[in-house]
Amino acid sequence: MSSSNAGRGRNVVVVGTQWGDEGKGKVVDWLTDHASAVVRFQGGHNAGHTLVINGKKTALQLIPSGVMRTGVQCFIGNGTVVDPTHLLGEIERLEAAGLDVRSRLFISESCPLILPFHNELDRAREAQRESSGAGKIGTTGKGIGPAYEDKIARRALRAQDLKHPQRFAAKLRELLDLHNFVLQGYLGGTPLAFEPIFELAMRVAEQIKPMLADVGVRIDGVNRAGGNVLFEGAQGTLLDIDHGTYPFVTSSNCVAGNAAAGSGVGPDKLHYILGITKAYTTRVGSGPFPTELPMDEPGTVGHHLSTVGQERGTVTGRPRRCGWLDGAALKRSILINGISGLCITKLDVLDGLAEIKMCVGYELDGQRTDILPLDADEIVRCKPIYESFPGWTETTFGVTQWDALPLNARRYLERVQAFIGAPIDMVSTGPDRDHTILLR
Ligand code: 2SA
Ligand code: MG
Repeated sequence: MSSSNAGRGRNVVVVGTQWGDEGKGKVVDWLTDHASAVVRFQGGHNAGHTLVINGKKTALQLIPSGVMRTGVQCFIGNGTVVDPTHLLGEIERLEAAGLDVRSRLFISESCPLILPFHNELDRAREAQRESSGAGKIGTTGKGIGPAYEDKIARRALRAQDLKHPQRFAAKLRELLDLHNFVLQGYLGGTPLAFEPIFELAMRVAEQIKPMLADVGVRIDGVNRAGGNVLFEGAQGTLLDIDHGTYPFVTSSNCVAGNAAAGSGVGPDKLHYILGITKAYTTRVGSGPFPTELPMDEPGTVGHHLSTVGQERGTVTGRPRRCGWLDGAALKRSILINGISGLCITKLDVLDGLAEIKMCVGYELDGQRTDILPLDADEIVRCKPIYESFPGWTETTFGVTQWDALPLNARRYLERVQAFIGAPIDMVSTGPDRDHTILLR
């Protein structure tokens, strides 16, 4: 029987439509009430998904946000890059909080591993970009880019190699030779020794091996048993390696299509694509950002968004750059992801602003364009064209009914929906599970 005949489970893909940090973790956790499994399909522990449950904050990096619900299976798909030492640390932190993790966490054997030299390379490259004047990407320093480079160059050590110490050692020796050559000769760094890396890998292998699995087959099994599966995107569409503001991007495909390739299921299993959109825009790291606002002055909109929105990187603690909602950038995201519906998050952060703006296009070299250009140099030259809306003074924090939102908030969201051409199906009005408006 072909897998396209399988099961009745209905699957949802959750992706960020901006530059990450749209609030995907909260929405995934909320949707998990109706899911049997949650899958990560790209990125690694560069992601920071913050969940607030009964007022208690948990930040997840590599483990799917479904872990907070007992009984839900968690899958780390082949499209994800796995730092095994980090993963064990994250598992131990959750276990210390009383969660059972190992019995329901399944890691694809095909995941490329992030090993200590990847972090070294990541940081040395950033330092080199800075000193050469090319400018830093502003990576999280977690070794993500170098690990994906090894994957694409077909020389990566994969999770399955942990089962074969001799094979692991041989591949590691060869890889380390290459990277030490680059680290020492080209990046001016210190070479790394084989033994400590090998010993560490073999130590963590004992704990990782029981969790290795054939993830595609298992997801198919969940669907065949009638269970729903959630695919949890990390980062955001504008950080996608192909479709983002290259080279100021992450090294994976963050778009919905990769939920299939990055987990080992067919695209016919992606039934509904939920785009998560923050009611304004943030970006952490370098790269063009047309609607960016200055944030330093108290009393300015930028300062309001940054402080009220508590916009700091979950992983690195870096302040996130803030600006107005960019409808023209969203148009591209909706196109690329095939968005079925949107969830607008952090609406409450706009409470109290006298005026609210949305970018509806740009002036680029004297011409008007209504969609984000593909070339980062062109994006730098884009001057946003705004539509302006009256704000509201009432609080929207924690509101659970559409009709209970202030009229001006509803008008703003209705205009956003009409402009970008995708329905708003959910609104999140606060970090807790219950702070949610469901529209259909
Ligand atoms: P990398 O480390 O190679 O993936 O960095 C490349 C670019 O991708 C951006 N990036 C992110 N942007 C937003 N959120 C991310 N996760 C953390 C968070 C980030 C943090 O949730 O706040 O704590 O700083 C994330 N991960 C990668 C990164 O900023 C670079 O622009
Ligand atoms: Mg984040």
